[in-house]
This record gives sequence, structure tokens and C-alpha cells, in this order.
Amino acid sequence: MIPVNSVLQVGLFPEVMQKQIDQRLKTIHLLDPQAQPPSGEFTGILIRSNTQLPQGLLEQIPSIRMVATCGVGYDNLPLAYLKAHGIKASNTPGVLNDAVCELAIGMLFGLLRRIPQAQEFVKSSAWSKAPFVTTTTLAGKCVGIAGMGRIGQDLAARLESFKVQIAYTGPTRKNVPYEYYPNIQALAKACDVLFLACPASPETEKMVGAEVLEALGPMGYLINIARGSVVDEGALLVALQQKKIAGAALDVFEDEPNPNSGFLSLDNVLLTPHIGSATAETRELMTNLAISNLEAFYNQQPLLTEVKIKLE
Ligand code: 8YV
Repeated sequence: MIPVNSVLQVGLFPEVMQKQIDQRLKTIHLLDPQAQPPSGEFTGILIRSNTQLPQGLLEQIPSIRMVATCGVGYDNLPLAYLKAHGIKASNTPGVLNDAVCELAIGMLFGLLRRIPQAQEFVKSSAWSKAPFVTTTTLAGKCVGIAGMGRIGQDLAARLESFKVQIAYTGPTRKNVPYEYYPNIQALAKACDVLFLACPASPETEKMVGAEVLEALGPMGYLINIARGSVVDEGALLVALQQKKIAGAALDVFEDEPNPNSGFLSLDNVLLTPHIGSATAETRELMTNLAISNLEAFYNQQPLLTEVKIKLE
């Protein structure tokens, strides 16, 4: 049982998540993570993966012993501080794979078949003057996935039905039947569509820069469902503006919710506001899993999905 008002809820939550929270526990809500925390004997924090947990907040509340994040990524947490202070953390892997993979595939076809532009073409009555541009077929292409984790594997399994060759890079996986490339440069050279499905980490920081984009080439497409930090956005903008790659679909950006304005005027992009897991069913599952982790902590049981903090 989670003691009333022992959990500090940090940041803004969508209505469907807030409804689950209000049904299952009584939190004190700190809407602005940077604001002075309310007084209280808090021992747990509930936050979303898209909200940075300031280390300063933890220093101001030394009684915190557990942080539950709603989301699979936990790059929003000050991992070194949590580890140094013996603070447990949990995330919500697995329950959002369907939603993220479905969006990724929607972005893939939206990008290759220029669906947003096609709708604009119809709405603007341009159709009466000329046929819409010819686009490209996915079947027969090579699709690369950087990051063959839970989401990457789930995405690959779905992609198999589209008659594509699948390849990947990142940590090797024994149980996958796809071609492996030792680095993202080699994968970008070999594939026509490159998905980014890797965690944000020091190793993946700006992993996709000018050289990788050059390797992807003028017929290549980039789709980022990971984190904005994985891409050098300056290099991507130049590659898109100079048509060094055919196009990019981005659900994540370095500065959310204020993406680089250079993307907004481009015709060879498809942009979505970090909605990979944003379905009602998935957000409910994530929230309930996060709360179940908090319950496990307060009941002194093993967490359901504990974040194993590994630091260099
Ligand atoms: C969260 C995310 O799903 O799961 C992640 O890592 O990228 C986020 O979109 C979302 O913030 C949950 O509310």
C-alpha cells in the first residue's frame, strides 16, 4: 500500500494517465519540475520519460528512495545520483511496443509515399492541374534498424511482412535472423531506410552525423523513433536541405516541444510531436505498470521492471 502523499508526481501528465493515477494513489503534484518542491515527507517520485528529473530536486528531498518513470527510456533520470544515493528506479518497457512500432510503420509509409503532401495536394485542388508526384515502393528495399532491443525486434517482426531485407547494428542479438553490421556507418551504406530505435546514452549521442547521412545517400530515408539526442540535427538539416538524403521522419527532437525551426519549412520531412506511445491503451498500461512498481517498492517486494543502473 502506498502511503497517502508519499509520492511526488513531477511534470504534466495526459488526462488518460492522470485518471489512472487519481484512481490508484494520492500524490502531491509538482507541475513544474524546476519549481520549489512542496513540503512533505516524500519517499517516491512518479514522472514521465519525456520530463527531465532535475538532480537539484532530489538534493532538496533527501527522503526520496524510489523513482518510477512512465516510459521505456530513462535518460530523463540523473542515473549517477540515483546510484550514488541508493535510490531505486523503474521504467515501463514492453507495454508500449505495439504503439511505438505502429507509429514507426505509419511514419515509414507517410514518408515514402508522401501522404501528408498528397493530402495537401488534394485539399489545394492542385490535382486538377497535374498528377501527384511518383514516389517509391518499400518492397524490395533494405531496412536498417539501429538498436535491436525490444522495440527494434518488434518493429523488425512487423516489417518482415513488407517483403524487405532487414539488417541491424548495435548490441548483437543471438535470437534474430537479420544481417548484422558492426557500426551505423556500415548499416547506413547498406540500407535504403534507416530506423533509429536505440536508447539515448553517451554512446548514441549524435551517432547520426554528416558521415552517416552521406553513407545513407540521396535515395536513403532516416526515421527517428528513439531520442533527438541520437541525431546531429545541424547535420541532418544540411543533408535534407541539400537533398543528400531523400527524407526524414522524426517523432523526437533535441529540443522538445520546440523543434529546430529549420525542419518546419522542409518538404522532405514528416514530423510528429513525440507520440510514439501516445495511445489511450498504451498510456494506461504504462501508468499502471509505473504505479505497480511503486506499490512493489512500498510493499518491500522486488520491482516489476527495475532500471539496472550501469555506469562507466
Ligand atoms: C514516454 C518515451 O512513452 O517511453 C518513452 O521512452 O519516449 C515517452 O514518449 C511518454 O513520455 C510517456 O508518457
